[in-house]
Amino acid sequence: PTCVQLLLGDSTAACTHNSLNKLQLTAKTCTEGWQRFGCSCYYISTEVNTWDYARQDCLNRGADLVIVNSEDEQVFLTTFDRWIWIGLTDRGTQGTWKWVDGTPLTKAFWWWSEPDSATGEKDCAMMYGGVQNIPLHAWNYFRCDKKLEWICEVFFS
Ligand SMILES: [Ca+2]
Ligand SMILES: [Ca+2]
Repeated sequence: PTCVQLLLGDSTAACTHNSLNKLQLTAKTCTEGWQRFGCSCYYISTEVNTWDYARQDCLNRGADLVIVNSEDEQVFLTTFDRWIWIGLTDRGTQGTWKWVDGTPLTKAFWWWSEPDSATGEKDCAMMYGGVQNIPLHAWNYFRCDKKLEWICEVFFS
């Protein structure tokens, strides 16, 4: 099902999704400690670790590393103001970027000189903190064994 946020003012979370050809309206809330944006909930880690550790932590929470689907979501994520892992990697084929759900990267928000390595030593994407004034140029190509905070995302389905 495709979930679309309805604009109801205030902080009410309501999503519609088309199920069995019926449009259903469901009020949605996030688990305590998670923040809602659109039809997703986000959790920011309280520690730093590698990209693989971060991904497993998100899976353990019933979520996955954040997937940036839109400019609005990208801008929202910069408000956390941390250096974080995102769910994007070019493992497998150098320079071929895929999100953790297997979808190809179509809309990117790289820092101007990124992604900068052709050697294959880097495979993971991260997002800078301190980029709220340049939110669409926030990603950097990193070695996956660096230690950063991370954001998990789970979406309403
Ligand atoms: Ca997302
Ligand atoms: Ca690589």
